[in-house]
Amino acid sequence: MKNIKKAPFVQEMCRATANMYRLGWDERNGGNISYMLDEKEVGKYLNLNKVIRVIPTGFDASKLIGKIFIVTGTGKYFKNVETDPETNLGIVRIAKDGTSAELLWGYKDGGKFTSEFPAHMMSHIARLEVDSEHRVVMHSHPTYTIAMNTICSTDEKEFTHKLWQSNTECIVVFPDGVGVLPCMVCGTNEIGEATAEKMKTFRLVVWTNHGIYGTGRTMDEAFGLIETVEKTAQIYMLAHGKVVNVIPDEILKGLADLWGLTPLEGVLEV
Ligand code: 2HA
Ligand code: ZN
Repeated sequence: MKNIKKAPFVQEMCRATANMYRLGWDERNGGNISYMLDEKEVGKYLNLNKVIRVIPTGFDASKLIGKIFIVTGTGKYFKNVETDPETNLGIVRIAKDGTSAELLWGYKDGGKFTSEFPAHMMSHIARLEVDSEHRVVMHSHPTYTIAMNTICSTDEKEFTHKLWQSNTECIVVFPDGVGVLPCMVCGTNEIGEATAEKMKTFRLVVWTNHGIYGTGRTMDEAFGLIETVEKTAQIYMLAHGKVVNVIPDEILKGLADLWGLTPLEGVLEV
């Protein structure tokens, strides 16, 4: 068996959480990541027949039975993942009953997966239905994104338009736009279901007064989506009240045409 701490997927989790912490996006135990792994790849590092514990999930994830995920732990700090991945991360497999998860590695102190596990698993189900190569769900509390959401309407087309208008990268990086949920109680199946509903069409979903979800085929894609929103939200907040130039809709359409992209319908008026 190879050393699991050297596994590329563990290293990727360590690097992502460390970066996010240092960017100031994930204070204390804020934020969580789940990453669907390839069974054969995990099998090089772990005996897949050895289940450490079975952890109930409290919801039905039948569509993910047998799928393996590496997931940040509940109450754990992103800042600490890099130095102690085995305590702060866990590798779980959705069990045959669809409502529990088999721990294969990690959560060494008796812990379990993030409180946002329902939102993560339900989002994986939704994204896999539109993209079979989808792998990563990432949740974070980036400061400027939350600030911008605090002063903007929760209308997702309006919010998307404001981002697109503030930075030419945006329409190219997320032509599909940003979904926005109203303020809800987090850590519940209800917010999980609402998030997954948005994930049918969006790779990015803002949780009002809380943070953002990004998804992707790779860690870089999920991270890059959130990073682009956060950078642009920073521009928006720095310029707010002093704006002279916003990107006109004709230019946004020109960018979409240039890159062969279909922008979220109902945002541009050209
Ligand atoms: O786990 O980010 O949404 C901490 C959170 C909850
Ligand atoms: Zn959160």
